[in-house]
Amino acid sequence: MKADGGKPGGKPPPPESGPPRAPGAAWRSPLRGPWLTAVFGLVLLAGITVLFVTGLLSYAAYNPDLAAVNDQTPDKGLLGLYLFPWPTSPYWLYRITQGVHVTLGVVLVPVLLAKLWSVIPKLFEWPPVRSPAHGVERLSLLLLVGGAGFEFVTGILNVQLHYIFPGSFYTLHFYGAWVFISAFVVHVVFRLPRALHAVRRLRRNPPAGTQEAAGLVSPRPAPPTISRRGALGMVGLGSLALFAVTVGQSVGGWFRQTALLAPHGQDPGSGPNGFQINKTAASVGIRPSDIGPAWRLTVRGAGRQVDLTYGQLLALPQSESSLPIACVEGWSTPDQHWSGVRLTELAALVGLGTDTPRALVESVQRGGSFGSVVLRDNQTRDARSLLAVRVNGAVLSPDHGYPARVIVPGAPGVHTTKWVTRLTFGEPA
Ligand SMILES: Nc1nc2c(c(=O)[nH]1)N[C@H]1C(S)=C(S)[C@@H](COP(=O)(O)O)O[C@H]1N2
Ligand SMILES: [Mo]
Repeated sequence: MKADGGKPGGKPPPPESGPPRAPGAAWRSPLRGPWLTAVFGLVLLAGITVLFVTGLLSYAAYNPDLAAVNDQTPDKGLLGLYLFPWPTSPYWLYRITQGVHVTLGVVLVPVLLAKLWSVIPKLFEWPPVRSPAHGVERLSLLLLVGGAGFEFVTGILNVQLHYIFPGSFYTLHFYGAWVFISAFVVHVVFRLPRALHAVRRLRRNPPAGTQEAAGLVSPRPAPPTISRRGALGMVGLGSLALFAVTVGQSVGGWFRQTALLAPHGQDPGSGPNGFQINKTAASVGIRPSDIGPAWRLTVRGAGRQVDLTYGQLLALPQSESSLPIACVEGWSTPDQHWSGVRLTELAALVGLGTDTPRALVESVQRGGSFGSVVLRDNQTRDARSLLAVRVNGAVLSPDHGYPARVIVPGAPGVHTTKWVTRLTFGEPA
């Protein structure tokens, strides 16, 4: 994107003084114009729509309408109006929706930057506000550009640096998304006709100063250093390169090695427990004594309570299910082969029937935001939902949740609580 400033060795541009006199006076790339902006804009229109929908789905997947422990945005009010019971089938659902959300978010970064570059003259328009209507439009642009930057930056920081904003990432990214999407919709309504017109009609830039030039075409263009098609190709290659070093984390297994941008490294180790670990036991302060011989599983519900030792848990009927782990960060594992006790079986211990209610799941973890979650009744009732004690034929490793962890089809990774010590059916009521 080096089209500003002319050819190396060419005549230096005449000196500028003061603020740009006309839109585009200071920005001289001959590439800028309605066509290029419209192409980037239409790609973003499609991409951001998918990002928004998959983002809302991810939010619904947390069952935030179910309980305060799941809900990181208790003041969501009307914004939560669309929430629905997150299904357990297909069991790979969250793997897909969140894999798409994160991969697409990363891949769109070059397009977003290119789009911003293409409209820079507009962002520095002079005078900044010409009329009340123009002022409103400028304000919406501020929300649009600021909102896009905010959503991409918070999303990517979260994926890369692992919850850098403790507990508040959801709040920031969720409310930010609504602010951004409002400005985005306004922008699309006003600009879509122009964009469609531009891609259909104009491959060459219209003359500067005409209405069709839309303030994007430079009145004094520098000589080109790259063709418009070349610029598109560069942006496309940038996106493709990001795709190539990102997507492996959502495919998992061998492909994880190709995910150079994946958080927590490329190599999750080998053997039955050799798949991606989100937080190790040590990193969340699990002490060996927490999960040693003194560990108990407490099952409560219907006014009854049963305490089980590890041995007693193993003596219950064991079931199997093949399910992936799919994290909000976009990485996921292929199906792992879990075995353990069905949640319905545990509910039966306290006398509950097959209409198993929701359940509060608590781990031995002290503090932290992921130590307890509430599962919806469609999740506790599913025959594939287990309190797993083994994976791929081996006892769970401490990092994967030994002695017991929850695994639920279709659920986000954050609901597959590790180091479980208590299950309370029917709560919160
Ligand atoms: N107790 C507890 N359980 C937890 C977590 C945690 O921090 N503490 N992390 C969750 C998240 S965010 C994910 S993605 C999965 C990852 O499981 P894994 O580390 O076995 O791959 O565990 C979940 N279970
Ligand atoms: Mo996660």
